[in-house]
Amino acid sequence: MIKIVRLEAMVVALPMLDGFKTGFGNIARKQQIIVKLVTDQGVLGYGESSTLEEPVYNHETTASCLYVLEDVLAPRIVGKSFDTIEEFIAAYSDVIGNPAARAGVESAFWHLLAQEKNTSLKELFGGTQTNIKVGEGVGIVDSIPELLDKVQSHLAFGFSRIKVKIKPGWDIEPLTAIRQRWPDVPIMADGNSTYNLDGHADLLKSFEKFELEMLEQPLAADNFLDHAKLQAMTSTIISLDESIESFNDARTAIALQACRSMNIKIGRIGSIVEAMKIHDYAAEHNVGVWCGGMLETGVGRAFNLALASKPNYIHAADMSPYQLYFKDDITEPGLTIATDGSIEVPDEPGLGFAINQDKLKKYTVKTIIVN
Ligand code: OSB
Ligand code: MG
Repeated sequence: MIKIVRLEAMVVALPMLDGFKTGFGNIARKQQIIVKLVTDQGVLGYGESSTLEEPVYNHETTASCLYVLEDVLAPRIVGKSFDTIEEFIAAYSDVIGNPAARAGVESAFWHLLAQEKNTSLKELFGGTQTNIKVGEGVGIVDSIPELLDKVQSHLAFGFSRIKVKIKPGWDIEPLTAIRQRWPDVPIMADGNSTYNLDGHADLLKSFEKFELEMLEQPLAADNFLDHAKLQAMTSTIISLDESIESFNDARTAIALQACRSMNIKIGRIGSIVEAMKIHDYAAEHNVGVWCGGMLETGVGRAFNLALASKPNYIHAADMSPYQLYFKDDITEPGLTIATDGSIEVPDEPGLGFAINQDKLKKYTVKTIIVN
């Protein structure tokens, strides 16, 4: 039995090295929300709500997420006791949407469970892989030489594959330049919903020549039908990101053959339990999944890493040591990439990483507390 007596949500602003430009705009500043649940025994469970400041990737924002945590979720959780993750989720099963807020409290409760059972998140989630292959996105930049420099520094970091952000007008040229210089490196491209089938069908089909590992979310999030048309006309694996907000979205995408792969982001789906259902369903239908990223702190990465050790995660993860994008992080030890381009999944009980309380305090710009 775990009794929750307090919820805290901290907005953490980690200093970034550079911005990260995508089809939906530039991420110049990153704020993440760290959720802390405190039990009557004084045990602390940490989770992360992964959102952007503005509703440009999905509908959620830092502000909307904080509101839902404080005014909607906390009153349903604080002062209550739960035996299982199912009981915990049932306490707010009437709350729809707002996936990052829900994922923040759910992940914090998983952390409490891991401590109660003295097991790793990996074991709790049924993880089987010891190491996860990783790559990370190269944002949209101003020139091809700048792009090639960025790719070079990503490869020097030790990544297994390169993900390139594309949009109409920034696709053929950068992909051609990367392919010419690195004929054999696995590459994928992420369109972040900036294309449409009426205008770009031939262009998207022509990406076959780059032999991409996958083409991620070229079309609008709600456009399952055109993703299905596109997947039928191209040999490139279409992988969905923004489109998959729930188990039912995954069922729809698979039934329509709108993709041959999908990524899993806990904060976009709203629940690790639901993410695991998607993982299992995709496996039964021969659709491989991979771990997406939203520039999380080390807390969010700990959950991503553990979940990505499940068997149907068959493509490289969007994951890196914090040093690629940030000047600092709030967890220790940092992640390291092995010579085979992978990161090891911790087996230690709990998160597998320690939270540096001084740094958490230093980078927290706003806190809400519900007792
Ligand atoms: O579309 O995958 C995305 C970052 C924030 C929001 C959405 C996305 C991203 C990334 C992160 O692409 C890239 C990465 O972690 O490699
Ligand atoms: Mg994406």
